[in-house]
Formats: sequence, structure tokens, C-alpha cells
Amino acid sequence: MPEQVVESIMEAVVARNPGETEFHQAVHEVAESVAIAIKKHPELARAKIFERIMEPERQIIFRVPWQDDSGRIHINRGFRVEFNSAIGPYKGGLRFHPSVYLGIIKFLGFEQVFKNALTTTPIGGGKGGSDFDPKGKTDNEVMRFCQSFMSELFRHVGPDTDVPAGDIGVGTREIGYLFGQYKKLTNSFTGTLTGKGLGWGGSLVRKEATGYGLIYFISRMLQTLGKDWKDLPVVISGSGNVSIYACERAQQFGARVIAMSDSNGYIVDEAGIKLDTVKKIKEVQRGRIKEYAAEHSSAQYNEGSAGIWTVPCKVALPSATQNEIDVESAQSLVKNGCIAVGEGANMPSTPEAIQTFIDNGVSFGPAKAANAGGVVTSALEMCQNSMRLDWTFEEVDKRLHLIMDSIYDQAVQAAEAFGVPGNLADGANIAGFLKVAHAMMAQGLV
Ligand code: NDP
Ligand code: 2IT
Repeated sequence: MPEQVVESIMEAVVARNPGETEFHQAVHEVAESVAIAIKKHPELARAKIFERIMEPERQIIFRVPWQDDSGRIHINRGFRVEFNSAIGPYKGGLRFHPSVYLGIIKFLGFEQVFKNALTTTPIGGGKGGSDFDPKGKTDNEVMRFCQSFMSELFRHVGPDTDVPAGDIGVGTREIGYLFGQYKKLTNSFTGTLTGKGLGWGGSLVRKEATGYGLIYFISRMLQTLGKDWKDLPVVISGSGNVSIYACERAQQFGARVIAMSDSNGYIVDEAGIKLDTVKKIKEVQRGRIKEYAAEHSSAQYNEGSAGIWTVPCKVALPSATQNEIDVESAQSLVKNGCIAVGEGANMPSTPEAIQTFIDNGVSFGPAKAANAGGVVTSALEMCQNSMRLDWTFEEVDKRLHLIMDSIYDQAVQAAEAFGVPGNLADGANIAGFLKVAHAMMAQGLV
């Protein structure tokens, strides 16, 4: 696709999907990479494969009514976008966050298609969620919301159709309530959701998987720079599922993680983050990162989450949310000597921020590749559920590590083959796209 084709595709995307700015951003980024691949594969342009991928196979939007503990009625909106099933059942998380609207779910679903293709496992792409805010809700309120959400979703999903999992605001608690309602409505115990609890179909390592996978991926990037984790100062944004387990593995590999955040602010602890405290505050008490500073005199708390990128570090792992690193934050990381950025979150860097990293020789691990460990392990959970077997922690972790290595290799090899050596973002987009494109070509115009 020459440059004019990318521009005309973008005009069409914006006209057909007005106001969905995150979706436009995600499509633009992939279109630019794929243009390189399509030059070598004109048959894919003639078959309009990219244009077909951009249009979700199915989009479901539904009402989610629920009652709070005082009996008041609330109405939220639920989404499931079934994006692409060329290589397997739709697969991807559910996000519960007040910022959720169709444009967020579509950007996430679109990215998921290519990420899942890179995993080497047979899963298509989808995403869902709601503008429900679990913060400050009681367990009973969250349970009633999840039951109402699943009362509609259950008819659209299934172990060979669409397999949701967690994302922001959806962890083991929410998956439990969703699973209970799904099981009751369908009278079947299947692997329709992943991220289930241990003892009722969940896989060991799923909780740790995105964070651990991120660290395995960045290890490969560091190797090519002739570095390892030992004593490297690392900054990780967020303090949720991805951030906590990225911190755990990085520390186990000898890194010095010095800052973490939430949407209110960030903590800096030059003595090294005490992860047990973060786990207690975030996983047990569902509290705020600010509370960390009250427990450790070596730490300071600062208001405002973006300030975390002014903390000097060698490795930055944005693991909170989309567009959290803008060009100023990227410049500040570069100025302070950052050598590698690994995206734990989905689309955390703006296009200008990515360009800043590339222009300044900062090694850049794109989300689709670097944070694929979560969905990789979800696919391993599906596999264990189908076999009615549970693998050990070591077995799952070994497979996760091998697959993260393969994802890294695919990105490197595609970047080389298509004339952009070292550009892992282009490489990951091209490798993921070609896998889906070839499957779609083989399956005809459906
Ligand atoms: P969690 O809900 O466990 O944690 C989210 C973290 O990010 C919290 O610290 C939260 O702070 C912070 N955050 C959320 N929204 C914002 C915002 N608008 N501004 C600043 N901070 C924010 O989610 P996960 O850890 O699961 O997900 C984090 C990222 O990783 C997301 O981009 C997700 O799509 C991606 N991801 C997740 C995977 C998974 O398996 N869970 C797999 C691959 C990617 P606060 O508590 O204040 O809201
Ligand atoms: O963005 C992601 O890859 C996820 N939230 C995990 C999806 C999954 O199905 O495990």
C-alpha cells in the first residue's frame, strides 16, 4: 500500500467510525507497517485484506442494569467486539472502567487480532467491557453487576466461539462472578472464560503472565544491547496486575525497580520498591499507591501520574493505560538516559512518543508483542481446560517463556525481511498481519 492508500484508508476509517480516536490511532499505526508488507504481496491489496480486518466481524452493545447496596438502580453499557476469527475463536479481555466506550473497545480488539496471531496459538481477536467503575463498589455490587453483564453476554460466547478474560478493572474476583453466572445460565462447566481461579479451571502463572512475559521479552532486547537486569534502575507505571508481576520478575532478575503509580500519583523509592507492600495495598486492601509512602520512609509520593516519566531510569515499562507517554514524557526519558521501553499496557505510547524513542536509539518493545504473555497463558489455560488437565507452574512458565522468545524472534525476523531491521513495532505488526491475512485468503470472502 503506497502512502496515498494509507491516507485514503484513514479517511475511510475516520468517516465510518466517527469520534473513535483511539481506534483511528491503532489502525493508523498498523496501516503504516502493513504498507511495507503489502508492497511485496499485491494479492493481499487486491483482496482488500487490511480493509476487511479493520471492520469487526460482529459488534454487540447491550444494556447492563444493576442495583447498588442501597437499592438504587444504575444503567451501564456493555460491549463485546468480535473482531476476527480467521485463526481461532475470538479471544481477548474485558475492561471495566468509566472511560470505556466503543472506540476504546475497538482499538483494543483490533490490536488483539495481531497480538494473538503472534502467540503461535490458535486464537482470534476480540475485546469487551463496560463503562462500569468497580472502584469503591462492594463485592456484592460488583457481583450483581457481573451477573447482569453475563445475563446478556452468555448467548454470544462459548469455548469454541469467544473466550473473554480480564483487563483493567477485571481480575479473578470479577472473572469468578462472571463464570458463576455463565455456568448457571448454560448449565455447563467449560473454558469459556480465562483467568479463572486456581482449583476451578484456572491456570497457574495466568496471574503473573503478562508481567513475567514482558520481562522475558525485554530481556531479549537488553541482550542485544549487551546488558542484563542486574542493578538496572527500572520505572513501572501502574500498580495493577501487569505492573505488580513485571516488578516481581524484574526484581527476581536483579533489577532495581524504583517507581510505581496509579491514576492519582506515583511513588519513588530509591532503595527499591517493596513489592509485598504494593501487593498488600493493591491486591488485598484495594487501596491507593499513596499509602506506600506512609509505610516506607525511603519513599516519597507525588501527585499526578504523568510525573513518573521524569524519574531517571534505564528501563521504562508503561503498564497502566493508553497514551500515558506523550512526546514530553518520551523526551524526558531520553534525556535521563533511558535505553529501553517495554509496553506492558496496550498502546501506552503516543505515535510521537514512539518516534522520539526510535529517533534517539531507545530500544522499543511494542505492546502487541511485549505484553502478549497474558493472552498466551490464557491460550494455555484453554488448552488445559480442553484436556481436563492442570500443568505445574514450571510447565506453564516454561511454555510462556518459549512463546515470548518466539514472538521476539518473529518480530526481529519480519523487520529484517521487510527492510526495517531492528524496528520491532513494524516487525510485530507485519508478522501478525501476514498470519491473519494468509488464513483469510485461504478461507475465501466471508
Ligand atoms: P489493573 O486494573 O489491574 O490495573 C490498572 C493500573 O493502571 C492501575 O494501577 C490503575 O490505577 C492504572 N490506570 C488505569 N487507568 C488509568 C488512567 N486512565 N490513568 C492512569 N492510570 C491508570 O489492569 P491491568 O494491570 O490488567 O492492565 C494494565 C494495562 O495492561 C492495560 O492497558 C491493559 O489493557 C494491559 N494488559 C493487560 C493484560 C492482562 O492480562 N491483565 C494483558 C495485556 C495487556 P487506578 O487504580 O488509579 O485506576
Ligand atoms: O490485552 C490483553 O491481551 C489482555 N487483556 C489479555 C487477554 C486474554 O484473553 O487473556
